[in-house]
Amino acid sequence: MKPVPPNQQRALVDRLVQACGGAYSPDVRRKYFISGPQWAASYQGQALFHAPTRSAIGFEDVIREYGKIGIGYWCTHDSDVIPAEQLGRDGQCEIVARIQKSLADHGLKCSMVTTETFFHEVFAAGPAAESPEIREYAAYRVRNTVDIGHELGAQFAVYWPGSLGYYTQGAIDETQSLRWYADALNAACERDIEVAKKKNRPTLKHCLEAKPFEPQAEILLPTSDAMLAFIGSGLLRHPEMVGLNPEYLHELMWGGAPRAALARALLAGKLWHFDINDGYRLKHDVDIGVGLVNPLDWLNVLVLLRAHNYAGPFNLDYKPPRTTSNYGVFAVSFPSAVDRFITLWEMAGEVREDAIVREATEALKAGSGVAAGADGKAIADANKELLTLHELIAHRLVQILLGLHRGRQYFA
Ligand code: XLS
Ligand code: MG
Ligand code: MG
Repeated sequence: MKPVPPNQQRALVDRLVQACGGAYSPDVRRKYFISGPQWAASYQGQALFHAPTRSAIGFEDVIREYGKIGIGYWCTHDSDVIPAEQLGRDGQCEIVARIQKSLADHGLKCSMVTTETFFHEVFAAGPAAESPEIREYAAYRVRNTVDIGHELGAQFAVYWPGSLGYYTQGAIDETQSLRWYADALNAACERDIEVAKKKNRPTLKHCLEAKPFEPQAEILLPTSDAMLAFIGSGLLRHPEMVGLNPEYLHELMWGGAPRAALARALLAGKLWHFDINDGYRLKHDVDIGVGLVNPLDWLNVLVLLRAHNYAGPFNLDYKPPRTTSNYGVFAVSFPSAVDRFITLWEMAGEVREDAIVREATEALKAGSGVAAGADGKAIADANKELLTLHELIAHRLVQILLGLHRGRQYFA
């Protein structure tokens, strides 16, 4: 192939996007509760060993581009849009007004706001550090985020505690740090009750997000299950206001099965918000776009969520790779992530309706009818052939994923 000079590269990307087909219209995309984070689109590709590869982009551009794609909801950290030194000051009101205008101009809603309690140097020892002034500052930040959330009409607040943990041993008492962290959440909920009353709005749904490591070596609340235990620990004054925002990859990072983590959250009635992305087990938080690594598992996850009528947001918390250009973020990265999600969601519907999956599942549940009181060996023998259906169901799932159930055939 001939070299592709810079001024022809976008045209090539656009032509190949078209050639991929399978894109949904913005109107179709808007039917789903899909949210686009400010920080995902504005991520510049930086990391500890990585210089940025993309130029900075502000919320006005992000909201406009999400609007064109058909992403109906937007969310943000407080400090993604308001410089830390202006938080809670006049500058905040002015920026919040500009955000409101951008959202209205481009037909988006703000679904969620979250407090950055991990990036700023003040949080070097985490949001629940020993020093009372750091903790008061953290409480101030979460209270202020509640205010912003109500101003922007959000329904959800998310908390990823970041550096709630340690690198080096011996400095902290974990039980004390957890009590202190609960104080911040209590401050947020109490502020919420006050503001919601004043504004005659429902309170926000406060959602905890776990991640097993990064940025600290040891994390006090590393998994969604740890978060559930924390919610039920008695430390929160309003546990009914606090639920979960599991992130798909964060569960894989500790070697868990995201689907099982989601199931446990569903059983607890705490699956309120869901960060969707992809990546690899027991590795870093690479935040790859949904379905690019584990499409079969994703299909299975969505079968579960459809079965339990999950109606919360699907938040595109991933990072366009460093190899994607500023142009590519909105030409390829976001529309393709949204479209893979919608396709997987539709396929999950097909799985639920599929006659073969249904009959196999029902047969498994019916059992063999062996006489009550039979011994273990007799029961095992009576169910032997039925249990083969487990593998048949898995095959059918893959057929649906690959489109083979529609009669597509391959001949050597
Ligand atoms: C970081 C988290 C973060 C949260 C919001 O790993 O995923 O982006 O979703 O603070
Ligand atoms: Mg996340
Ligand atoms: Mg992540």
